[in-house]
Amino acid sequence: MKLEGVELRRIKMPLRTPFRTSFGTEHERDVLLLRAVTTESEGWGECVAMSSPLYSAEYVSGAASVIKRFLLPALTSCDAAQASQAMSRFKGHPMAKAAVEMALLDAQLRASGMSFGTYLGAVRSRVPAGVSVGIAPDIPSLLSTVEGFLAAGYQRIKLKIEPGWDVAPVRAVRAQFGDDVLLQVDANAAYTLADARHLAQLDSFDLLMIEQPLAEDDLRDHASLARLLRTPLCLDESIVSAKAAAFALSLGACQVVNVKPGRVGGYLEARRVHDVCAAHGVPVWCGGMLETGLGRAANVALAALPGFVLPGDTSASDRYYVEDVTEPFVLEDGHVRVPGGAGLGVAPDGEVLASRTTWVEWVPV
Ligand code: NPQ
Ligand code: MG
Repeated sequence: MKLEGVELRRIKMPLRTPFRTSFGTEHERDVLLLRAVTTESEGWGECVAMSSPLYSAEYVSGAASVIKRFLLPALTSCDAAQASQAMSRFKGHPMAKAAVEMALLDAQLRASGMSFGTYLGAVRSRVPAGVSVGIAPDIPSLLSTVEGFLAAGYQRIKLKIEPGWDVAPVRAVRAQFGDDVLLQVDANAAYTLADARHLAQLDSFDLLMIEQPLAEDDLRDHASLARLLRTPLCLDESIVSAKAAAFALSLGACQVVNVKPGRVGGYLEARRVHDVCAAHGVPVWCGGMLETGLGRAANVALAALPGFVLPGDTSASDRYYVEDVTEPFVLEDGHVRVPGGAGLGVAPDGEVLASRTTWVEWVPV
């Protein structure tokens, strides 16, 4: 099997409703998709970088550039594991590397007839679905959004928080929906250790975890904060590799880990993060980056591994999009099904893709 080239395609996906976090408000998802063409198959990759470097240093045009100029020219084989190794000599750019690895892995698995889930080591055919709820304009509108998600069957609610929108929304959700709802919060690094006493007010609401309260490079302060709070800490942005996960756990910087393949450089490294956490007895869950059905398919396969013991941000397609590029992922009894077909087990619809495309380029390899 030989790699002939990769098509880079940028698509614009309108969001059903704006998604507000502590770092900004997104109205549409600007997605870079890769189509790897080999002598035997095609494979799809999705880059989870945002248009602007707000969540991490990467951004869509930068990712497209590094893929075209450095990553693709460095490939010596189209075996995903070997490609990942070959790309590792370039510093940084994990989301770009993850997209290339995903496309090659999909091509390889489609050629051999094996699913992503089987390849990664999935032990479930469906995974519980959680949902991430953006910062709302006011408490009543937050409550009506949460009510809708609970009615749809979501098994866990994650509220995005920031200074000025933290204790009150959590209190309101608990008051309205009770103590049995699995509830957690995500600050996307919006606080400092000086906010410890303020954040300790969240301890009375029996949250599953507080995700990434402090800066990405503040593992030391996360370890200090963890000792001041009863609520478990979870890290997202800080966990950039399996090595970083091992370091964070040994420091006591978190008790739970959010695994995002794009943030750690791909699905193979994501599995290693899972393995390190499992060895420490630390629960993990699968994060989300507003993926289309392509990235969602791979995430759901990963979330079916045994160490993923908490519901992830593996929502249905219609959480974000009216029309997905693949067949939509739907909620069934609060779960999302792990595709069983070869590779990702889903494929994009050519017409939907064409209608959403803003830029496309063929890169021969
Ligand atoms: C998180 N995701 O866990 C992220 C961050 C995030 C589902 O909460 C456009 C593209 C907007 C990616 C906003 C969830 C985004 C984005 C937030 C990722 O921290
Ligand atoms: Mg997060």
